[in-house]
Amino acid sequence: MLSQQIIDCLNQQINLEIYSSHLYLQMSSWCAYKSLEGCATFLSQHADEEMTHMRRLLNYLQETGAFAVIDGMQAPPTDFNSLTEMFEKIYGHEKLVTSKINNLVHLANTEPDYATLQFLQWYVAEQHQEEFLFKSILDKIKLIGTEGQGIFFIDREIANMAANRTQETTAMN
Ligand code: OFO
Repeated sequence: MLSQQIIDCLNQQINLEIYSSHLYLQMSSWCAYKSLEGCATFLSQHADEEMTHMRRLLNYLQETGAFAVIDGMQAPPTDFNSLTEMFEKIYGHEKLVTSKINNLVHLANTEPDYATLQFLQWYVAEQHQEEFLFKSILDKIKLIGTEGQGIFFIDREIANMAANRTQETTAMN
């Protein structure tokens, strides 16, 4: 049985994952509007992944007999000055998610709640991958540059990442 504090924090995390999904879907829409189809596809996939992160948490709460609560939540930003700014915002957002997961791990460890501590290990590893992914995209943007045809090549690189992701998901199913 989970403590009320753990339930509240897991519910906050559920809502943060839904917000992440909304954020990436909105960013995908912005990219599609700017004819950046590779980035749009990649971010749309990522929005779907965030909902799977949310569902893991939802299922965990339900398995323990706790009540999962979906909040009303703030709308994501709709406009960005540049592709670089948009990916910087994503990287910053993922660092925020990591800090929330770390807080949850700390709480589970302190209580102690070993089942939740073990459940959260998947998120610890996932956040490492998420930060690495978006940091590497920002590094690529810096390397290629956004002048002239740079933006076209960046979009193509990110389209390849989306295609690889689709292949990985198909292979897993
Ligand atoms: Fe992008 O990360 Fe969820 O947890």
